[in-house]
Amino acid sequence: MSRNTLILAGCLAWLPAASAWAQTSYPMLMSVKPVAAQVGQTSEHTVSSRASMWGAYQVLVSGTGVTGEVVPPETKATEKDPRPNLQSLKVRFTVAPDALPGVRDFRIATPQGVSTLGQLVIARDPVVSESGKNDSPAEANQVTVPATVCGAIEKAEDVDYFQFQAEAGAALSFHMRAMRLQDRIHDLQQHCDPILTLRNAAGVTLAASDNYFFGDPFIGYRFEHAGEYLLEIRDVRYQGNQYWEYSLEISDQPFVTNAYPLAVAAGAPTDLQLAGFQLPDPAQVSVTLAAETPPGPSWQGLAVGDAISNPVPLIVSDLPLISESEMDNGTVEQAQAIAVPAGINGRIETEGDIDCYSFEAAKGDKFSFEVLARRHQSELDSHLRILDSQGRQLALNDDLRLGIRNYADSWIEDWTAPADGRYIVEIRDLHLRGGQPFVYLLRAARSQPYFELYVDTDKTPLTPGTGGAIYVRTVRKNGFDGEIQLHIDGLPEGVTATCGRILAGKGKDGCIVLQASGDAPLGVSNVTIRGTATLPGGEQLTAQASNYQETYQPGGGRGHWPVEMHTVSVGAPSDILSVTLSTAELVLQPGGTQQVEVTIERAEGFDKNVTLDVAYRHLNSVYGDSLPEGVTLDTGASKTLLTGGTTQGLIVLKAAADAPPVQQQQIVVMANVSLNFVMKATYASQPLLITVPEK
Ligand SMILES: [Ca+2]
Ligand SMILES: [Ca+2]
Ligand SMILES: [Ca+2]
Ligand SMILES: [Ca+2]
Repeated sequence: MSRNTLILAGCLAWLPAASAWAQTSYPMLMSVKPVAAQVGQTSEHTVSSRASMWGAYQVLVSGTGVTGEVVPPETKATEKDPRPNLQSLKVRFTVAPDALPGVRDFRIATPQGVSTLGQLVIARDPVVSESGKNDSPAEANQVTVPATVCGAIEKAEDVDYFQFQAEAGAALSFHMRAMRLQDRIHDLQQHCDPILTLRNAAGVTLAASDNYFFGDPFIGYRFEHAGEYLLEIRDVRYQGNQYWEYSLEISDQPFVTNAYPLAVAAGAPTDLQLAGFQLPDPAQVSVTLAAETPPGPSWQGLAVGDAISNPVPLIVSDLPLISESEMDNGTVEQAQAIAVPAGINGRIETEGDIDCYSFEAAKGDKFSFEVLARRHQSELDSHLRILDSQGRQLALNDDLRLGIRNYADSWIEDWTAPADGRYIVEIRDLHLRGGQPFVYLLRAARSQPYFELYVDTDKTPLTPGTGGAIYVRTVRKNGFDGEIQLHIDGLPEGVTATCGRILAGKGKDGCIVLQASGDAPLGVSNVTIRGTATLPGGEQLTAQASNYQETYQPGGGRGHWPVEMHTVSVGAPSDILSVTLSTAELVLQPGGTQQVEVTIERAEGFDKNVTLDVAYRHLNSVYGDSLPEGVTLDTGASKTLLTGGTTQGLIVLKAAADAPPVQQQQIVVMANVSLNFVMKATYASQPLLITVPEK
């Protein structure tokens, strides 16, 4: 018996007949209460959503060590209401004893599609939730520390008080998460900005923190006197929202914010100097990561004395690693000589510190220098320059862009040496700040052609007998201009894929067309999307696509947040049962037009407008378009709006007179149904191949 069948069997008791469903939106998760779960425990949490989670049958959680299951709801379907609007659902999370603490993404699979992402904090210490009225010091909730306190700033002017006992000499850290837990919440719009205050029994402020990790507070405090102490939590603007959940981890264990060096080689022991709170003196440990640890970010709990620290950000690097020398390296003359390629571990250890490294280059040599710091919890906002041997500036970068997001780290890409000679790469903090937490890895390498891939969404819902389109966009680097073949792995049962390509040269987008068979079972799985290419010399390149969770921002703008999971789901049949084309292939002469008849099959009673398109758009922006260069949709000649119960449309494509030749480029026709002002459900046709012959 397949996994999907098992899941179905497990929840048939409360699933109505699938044919009873009509199209509604996939659920958008708004909050989970409590927002933290403890390692080694199973606990029940209430998930809130917009749009119904009715029929929820599976919970997907990122990373390892955490699983979730849907608790069958008490709400029952009736003949009058066969699919109740279920916007509150209990989920049971089980966390393995060795699960890494930190934040996990999760989503709920329903017959209406998979939900947007929610986030759950995995914490070490017991979870305590706010209770009753805790709006004043006299009404404070009593907490025994260490503990993970969970609550919500649920209404305007809400202030939450917690009281705890500390011994004389006790050192506690208070690590709050709230704003960071809202980055990926699709429909939250207004986010909280928490502030945390620690007071003594007399109400005197001992410490306060507003923004430590982005907008979230952190306090480390050593208590001189035994006694009762008070914590006060609120939004810094006194705003509130029923979905503003927070967790506050109160711990008596070492709390590490940064390690130096930031980058380590897998399989070899590395001595790390630690920055943080409640650390031994000297704050130094040795770490050896398993030899098979893949290159990239790696969060590690470190053995500090008898304790294991909170997870600490490290980078596993496969470049030859060197460290900033102990010598002064603040000027062009004092620059530390390096060989390229190298990963340079450094630190802007004091205010005003500037680090210079020198390298030799021949005229025309191309180099790339990338700083990894703020992306890995360093306090550094890097500022990176290339100077000649006289100290004249040749290149500068402050913040870099990855995909469609900016980061405070710096990146000088594909810089060309203008002449033979000695050059300097200089790094400092933008505002000349510095200190132990200002660690960085500077990757210095000769530029190589390669590409990155981005997928505009993190979920692709299908229904039996219909298709879905996944658009993949490339960012070409260092002169790479080749063709990229797309691939997808990990599809759910009953789903097949036809993978298109991104054309060489100016090609930016390609599409993968998914098709669910008419008898595909309800099911869900996470997929990985890759691209492969061959360089002129025969070298193979491959890249895995990053996925974005879309978020709606105040005013209706569309934001994006990079996430791990891309989930493909097969839901219940919905409004459109099929999208059929009159042909699977078109040959367009330069300067000519061709047409495709499109037939949609509507579900019984479904008479809403359907819009046809060959590109993926949101308002006036195009997020995916795999048409070959010079080929466009002739909107005037096409019939793309199918009103009332109509089922016949027409797509007319035209090729410009100078359209370059192309063989069988894959596109797809999408039938869109509006769900509300900004969202739509999309049903895709079979692939359509476009050929433009030589003139
Ligand atoms: Ca509250
Ligand atoms: Ca804040
Ligand atoms: Ca330094
Ligand atoms: Ca910067």
